[in-house]
Amino acid sequence: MNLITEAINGDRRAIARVLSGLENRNFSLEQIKVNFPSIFSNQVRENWSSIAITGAPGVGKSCLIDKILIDWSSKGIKTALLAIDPSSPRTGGALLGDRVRITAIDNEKYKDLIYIRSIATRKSSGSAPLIVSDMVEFLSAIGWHRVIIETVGSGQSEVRCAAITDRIVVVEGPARGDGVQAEKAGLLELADAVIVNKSDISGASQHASEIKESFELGLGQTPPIILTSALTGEGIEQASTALLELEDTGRSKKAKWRERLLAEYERKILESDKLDEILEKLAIGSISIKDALKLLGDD
Ligand SMILES: Nc1nc2c(ncn2[C@@H]2O[C@H](COP(=O)(O)OP(=O)(O)O)[C@@H](O)[C@H]2O)c(=O)[nH]1
Ligand SMILES: [Mg+2]
Repeated sequence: MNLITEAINGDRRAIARVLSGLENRNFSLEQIKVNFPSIFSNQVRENWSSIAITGAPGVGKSCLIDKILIDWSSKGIKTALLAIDPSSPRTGGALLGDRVRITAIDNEKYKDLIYIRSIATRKSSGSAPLIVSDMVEFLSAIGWHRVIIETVGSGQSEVRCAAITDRIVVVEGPARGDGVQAEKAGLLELADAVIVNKSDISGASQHASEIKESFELGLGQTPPIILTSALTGEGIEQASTALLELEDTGRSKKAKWRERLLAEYERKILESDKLDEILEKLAIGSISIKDALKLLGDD
């Protein structure tokens, strides 16, 4: 538990080791809460503490986050970034690419205000969304004002990683001529704001209009839609200020709670002591799925 004290005091290596401990389920957030209740009760809540920046690979999330980190640190805001990579091992290409893109941390002026960690979800044992949720809660408790989760917006686990945060921002690129697909609409339904990046390329404002239209045609109340270019800096200041002040419209509340409930249920199954035994019984046919659910529900 010395480790936790060191992390609370801001030691980066200790923070990294606590996060790894949570990731590998060597200990639980509950244990930390029992031993250090005061850090969890003294939190000064901003209007939000965690935000997901989500969208397809290549739309420019990392480049945007880099610019946002610079803006927020210049305002004295301590921000942690958890970059979720569903596929690559920790040393793999995508993560290396991200490290190159996040330049804010190399700036002596800002480095104490920024913490970056990548999570290779394929390697994690247990349920990725809940691991991320525990990490966010811990980082907030030890004084990181805002936690950004970077995640690709496709795949159930990734959507759930976004749904555990207080706010969700969906990043899009310029129009590719296919409008707003059904799969994308599901993610947009969760968005508290939409950023259409690469405004320096033609088709970006057209895509922003398409998105606006699809909200008006049934996705519900239109959230802020902001055009940016992480390349030229256009719209960046507006976006980073808007995100800091982003209100909870309540529009996506039910959809988020649905994902959180499913994630919690998944954790209950994955972390049950009885899971192995239940799977064995299912495999030899001695119990039914219904029995299995009953057994899992007993804890
Ligand atoms: N033209 C243009 N390219 C951009 C912009 N933002 C990012 N890129 C490029 O898009 C590619 C993917 O960016 P990255 O931030 O890694 O995307 P991510 O996968 O969403 O994190 C990189 O080659 C960037 O240089 C932008 O605003 N305009
Ligand atoms: Mg990225």
